Amino acid sequence: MISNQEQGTIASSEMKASQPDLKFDLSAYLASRKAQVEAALERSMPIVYPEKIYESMRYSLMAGGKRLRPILCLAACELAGGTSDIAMPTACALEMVHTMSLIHDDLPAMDNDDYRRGKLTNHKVYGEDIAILAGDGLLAYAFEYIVTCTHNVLPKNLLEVVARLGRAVGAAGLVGGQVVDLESEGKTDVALETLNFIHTHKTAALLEASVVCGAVLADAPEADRQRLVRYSQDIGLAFQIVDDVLDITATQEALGKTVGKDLQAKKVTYPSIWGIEESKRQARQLVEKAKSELSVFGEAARPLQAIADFITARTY
Ligand code: GRG
Repeated sequence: MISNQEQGTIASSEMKASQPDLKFDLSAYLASRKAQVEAALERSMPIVYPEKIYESMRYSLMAGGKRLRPILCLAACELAGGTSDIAMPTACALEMVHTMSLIHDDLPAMDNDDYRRGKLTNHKVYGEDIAILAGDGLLAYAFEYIVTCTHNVLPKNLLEVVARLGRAVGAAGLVGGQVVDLESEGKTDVALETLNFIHTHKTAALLEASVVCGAVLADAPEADRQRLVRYSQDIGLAFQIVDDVLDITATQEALGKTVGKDLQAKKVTYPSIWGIEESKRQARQLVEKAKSELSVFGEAARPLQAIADFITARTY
């Protein structure tokens, strides 16, 4: 199965529709950033003995995807006056953590999925035992990679990045969200509050860490960090609402994974509570709120503004 992500294509009509500023070419920006991130990821993980585990980790890490988290990190660092060089190790680490979460999410004990990013899932190729270890390996390496490969960043800021990423991944973030998601399985009376808890933890927490860590690396002042926290929480929830809609409206080829799973499992989602049109409206409203947080940054905020628009316009 070949997906949009694998081809590295971005539907240009979608991009144009989402661009508030015709002078900023989001399609070109995302394509060049994705290439930059993939080159850095390629270098980050050579295959050494025992080859099997490195091959398994690389299989999922290099399988494509939008690379949204690293791109957000680089953009936020530049917005705050830093360079992409100082943020690249953290950007790669964010993608390692994200990939780890996808590998574990796809396991038979969790969502039991056969396809991800247009390819067979990690456990389908390497077996469950190696897939679990590949996730563990990626998670540990992400932290090692930040600490050993980041240069020209104040030590206090590097420590804050490590703390923020740890918090985003653990029980206060992804793990906590996943637990409540598992507990909600098979229930038809999941409250909106619970759904919001699941997704602010499972999805928004890592997007928040991506944006805020970029700004922290550039030594952004506290007020700017707080603006970016609010921006990223809003785009994080909007991202998940759109994800739920796409599970209903998109094709397997476009998403690179099995679609319609939420409906099949009778899972409570945003569209199951609000319907598709209202879900899209809520996502657009969140994106507008997120963008309003960036107004103080002026022209420098163009990439983050455009990425926010992409979140509601995306088709994959
Ligand atoms: C942290 C040890 C540890 C375990 C993780 C499995 C788990 C616990 C959490 C699940 C987290 C998860 C998979 C959330 C879904 C987030 C989401 C919307 C993923 C899709 O992201 P995209 O669309 O994917 O950015 P691509 O492939 O483009 O990168």
